[in-house]
Amino acid sequence: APGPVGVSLTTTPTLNYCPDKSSHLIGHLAGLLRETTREELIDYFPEMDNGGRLRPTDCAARQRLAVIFPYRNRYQHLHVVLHNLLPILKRQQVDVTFFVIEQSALSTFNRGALQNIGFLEAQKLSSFDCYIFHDVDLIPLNDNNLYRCESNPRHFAVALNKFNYRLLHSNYFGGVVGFSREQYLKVNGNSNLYFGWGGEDDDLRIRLYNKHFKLLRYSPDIARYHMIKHTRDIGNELNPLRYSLLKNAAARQDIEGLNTVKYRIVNITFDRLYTWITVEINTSE
Ligand code: BGN
Repeated sequence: APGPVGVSLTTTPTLNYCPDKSSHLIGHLAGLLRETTREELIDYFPEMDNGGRLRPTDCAARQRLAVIFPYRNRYQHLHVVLHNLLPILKRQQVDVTFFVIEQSALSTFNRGALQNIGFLEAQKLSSFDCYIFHDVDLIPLNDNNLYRCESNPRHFAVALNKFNYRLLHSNYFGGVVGFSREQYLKVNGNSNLYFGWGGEDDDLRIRLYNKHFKLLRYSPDIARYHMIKHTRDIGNELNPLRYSLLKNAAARQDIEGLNTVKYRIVNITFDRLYTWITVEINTSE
């Protein structure tokens, strides 16, 4: 137990667990859309540990969270999103570590494989309880959208400006989603077969239902995001195979996914804001 105020202790005092719901939450947010830099963010959040870990100082979080950004060539967006996420997660009293999983140049973007790689690499570095896979262009607009894991996987990005702040359709599972470690293992992660835009998120939702999970969502008022406008990325063209791949998503689930992803680490950098991992996805199979 902590000693009396003013008495210096030789051992670190044990912190109490953080409350179930933080008292610092403020609800609706306008969103910080202006450009910012890595240096500016380091100045604003000097309490971050190398590798991109932010945690409450006055209580012990019940979960360790890894936020994983599948990434390529979106340096400005990444920092705008972090500029929004850092104060929100600080108010939520989350113990979070950010991972940027960058697919090296040339090959077609593969968001699902990058999420699998993020999960595996984060797990090698520390023991996380909760994994949130986060698009690099989505800004949360309400801090009651709690970044944590529960009894079932959660869809965080329910209401996007792009879709007039309404759920696109009841099966939509894109943008920002969260799994406990056990849940992600149970669904065997994402499929690695979706190169280019579209379908991989639908495949993941089929996997989740196929393992009898339900999908958690806060109301559109809370699970609200601003998507930063951008043109289609080079190297992420519409995937024409997505419809045929989706047809046997459930049948492939156990034989292809987290347990089969092939990649090579090109670089790992422990930056103040994030652990940045550059990878080459291996397609020769
Ligand atoms: C869907 C895409 C998703 C994407 C959403 C929102 C497909 C597969 C064929 C139905 N799915 O249509 O991947 O997240 O739009 O943009 O294209």
